[in-house]
Amino acid sequence: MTGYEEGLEFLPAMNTKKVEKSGPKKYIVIASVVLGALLLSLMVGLLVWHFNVRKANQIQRLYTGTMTITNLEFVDAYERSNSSEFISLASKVIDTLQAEYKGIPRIAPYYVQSEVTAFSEGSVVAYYISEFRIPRDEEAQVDSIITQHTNVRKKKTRRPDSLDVASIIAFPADPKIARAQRNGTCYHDMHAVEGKILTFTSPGFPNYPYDPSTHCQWVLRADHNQVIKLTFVTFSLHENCKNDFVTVHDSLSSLETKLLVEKCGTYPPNQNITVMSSKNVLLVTFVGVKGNFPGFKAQMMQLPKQSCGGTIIGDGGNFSSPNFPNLYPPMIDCTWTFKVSQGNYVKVRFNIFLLEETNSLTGCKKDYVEVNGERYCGEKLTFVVTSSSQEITVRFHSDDSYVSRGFSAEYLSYAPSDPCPDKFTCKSGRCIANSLQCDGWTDCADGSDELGCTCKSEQFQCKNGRCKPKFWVCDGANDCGDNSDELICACANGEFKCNSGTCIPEAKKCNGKDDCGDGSDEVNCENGQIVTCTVNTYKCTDGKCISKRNPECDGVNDCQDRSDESNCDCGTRPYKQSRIVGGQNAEVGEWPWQVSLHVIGSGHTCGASVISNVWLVCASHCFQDEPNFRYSDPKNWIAYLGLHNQNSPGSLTRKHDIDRIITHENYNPDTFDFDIALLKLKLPVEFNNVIRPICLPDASHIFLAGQTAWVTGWGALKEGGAGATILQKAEVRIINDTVCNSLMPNQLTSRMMCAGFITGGIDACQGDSGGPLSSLENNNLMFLAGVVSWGDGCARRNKPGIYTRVTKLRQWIKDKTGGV
Ligand code: 4AZ
Repeated sequence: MTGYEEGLEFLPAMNTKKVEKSGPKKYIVIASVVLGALLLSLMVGLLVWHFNVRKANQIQRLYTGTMTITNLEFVDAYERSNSSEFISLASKVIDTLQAEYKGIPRIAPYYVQSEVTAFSEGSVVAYYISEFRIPRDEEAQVDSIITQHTNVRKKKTRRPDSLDVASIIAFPADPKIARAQRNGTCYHDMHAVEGKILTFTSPGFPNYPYDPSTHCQWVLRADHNQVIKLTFVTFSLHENCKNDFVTVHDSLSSLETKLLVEKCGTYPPNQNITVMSSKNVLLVTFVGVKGNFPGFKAQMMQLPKQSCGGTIIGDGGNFSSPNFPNLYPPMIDCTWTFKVSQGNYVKVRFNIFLLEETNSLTGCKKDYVEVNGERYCGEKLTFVVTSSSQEITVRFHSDDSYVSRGFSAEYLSYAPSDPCPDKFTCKSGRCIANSLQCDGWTDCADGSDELGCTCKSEQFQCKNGRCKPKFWVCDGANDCGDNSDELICACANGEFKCNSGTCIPEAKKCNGKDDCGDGSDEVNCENGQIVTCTVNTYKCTDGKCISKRNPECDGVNDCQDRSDESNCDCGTRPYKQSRIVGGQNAEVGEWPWQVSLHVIGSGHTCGASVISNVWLVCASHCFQDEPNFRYSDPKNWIAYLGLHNQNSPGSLTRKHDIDRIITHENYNPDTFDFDIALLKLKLPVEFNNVIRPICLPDASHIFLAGQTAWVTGWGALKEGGAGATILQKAEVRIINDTVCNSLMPNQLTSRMMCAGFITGGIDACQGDSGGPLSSLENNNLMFLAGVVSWGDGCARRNKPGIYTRVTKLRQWIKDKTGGV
């Protein structure tokens, strides 16, 4: 206050009165106006800012769905989106949807609009896309509200002209598919014609490749009570399904729950993709982001709905899932009852079994076969189900999404007293040659051929009843499965356990004398000493054996003749300085022994490793013939050496024809035992910076459990997923045999080794088969520790990858290649 009065004294004298009389009031008014204006502009600014930021933080979200209307009859005009009937019903559907969304306060403010894309029978099913603008951080909540609110039965109609809606189903739409649906330029409607095959193709096919950013959709319809058979007679898209794909939905909406197949890559003519609908509609979507591939040609026709199953009387015959070997239809149930002659029993043998089940832990809830009340699903090797009666009932069920090839099976009658005449009966009911029983090797997938055996003199009796060759005892591998062949060798403290099982004082280890009698006390010694030769010692070319563990190519001359350091021009990576699941892209030339084996016409199928300028190592199971394809014929394969990117071979990549495929004579397709093969190139390859051989470990080489190794390949990036374009690498750990045996009981043999992680997440997968498990030894060169062989799925917890143990087959490789 004081300061104000003082200030007045300095105001100009001529206006003193005015100042004295009205001055303070005027200033207050001016100040208020300015302040008000400031506040107003601040508020406006805040509002504008708030509005803009909020808008910027909102995202478009599309939902695709179906509405089932029960008080209308389907008329042909509903198939044409420009008919007045279509337009009028679409508008009612949109009104109903709008009312539905407006009734849910949490999502009402975000609703923008809906569009009806098609109608089909049943009584009338409307297919629509609804658009919302949702705050970025509320996406998940809105998804869940819309999915939960919509996917329930709806209330009855109140007004006579309104729709009686039985259900509204909606799910978040795949934006790429929704784009194809809303893109009028490549949207086609086709109605099947009785007795005729209609054809359609991707844009430009076959004259020029499809463009990048192609989005197309075909609505396929058939007459009332008919189903659609769709066959892709030619199919060649980019290999990565992330970018380019074709989906087929058993609906006119792209609901995930109605997705039958999603395909990319190239299919040979003998592996046409054929899809059947469950009703009279199918939706085909083609998305080509990458472009530059030929595309596809498809044929569609209508058929009466197939029936399946029945009661069959006889003593044997074949049967299969509908449409086998093509994809079975969705939503089908077939029940067969097989009845054999009086006095006999019946069994069913499934020779091929490929059912869709993404998670077998859920207990076969999707597609399954049920025999005698027990369900089977997923993919299985040959198995038999027996019935102790004259009859057996087999039920096949497929649900509404994801279809597969199904099964091919036979039913057989057998005499109750002798289920396998002149053969051994596995516990599963399978019959195997008598000679395979108690031979130490697992032949029945359930291991029952090696149970309760009376061991021969040259065999060791395992605690679990199995018989194993005596020379497998104390060899460091758990051959019995219960480790009893290794446990007997446990020695007291201060003692060393010989491979024969004998215990010797620790001090005698590595003293240059063979105290064990099998040389095992002189093997893992720091300094190489010449010792008695055993299976565990490294043999120099001069016939002398040395005690050092893994002496080959370690940069030290251990053999007097230096043979341990000859033939070491392998396992190097010139470029190193510079679906696999859970892996990462490899560098060019990082794995120069990695080979991509292509089946001509269908692309990458298996991996392999270069071991010399003419020989490749691979897995036997890659060359197992199938009813409609001879994988064992070298003419059907091409080897790509020095390849990095499946879509663009480099200037140093070499393409080689295969002269000969040598699979292992003991390879067992049921157990994957001896899963190794050799491929001889027609012409030798000249090594370069991206093509080099990997070192083969000596038979005595030890890869320690816990040691890291690398698995590489272009296999699936996730279980059931698409293969990689760029070579993938993943670091895995070699897993202790005892641990692995307990994870994969009764399935491992000494020709197998495990690598990966018990916790899952990183693993080889389909398409990596035959490829290398490479291990850097002595910090020097890369050695082939294993060949990708099999696994229970990919990257699952407690299910490591199984590799062929190369050391066990080293001599076989030498014998077959003549010395490599
Ligand atoms: C395969 O199908 C395959 N997780 C290869 C390796 C593994 C699984 C499957 C290991 O070729």
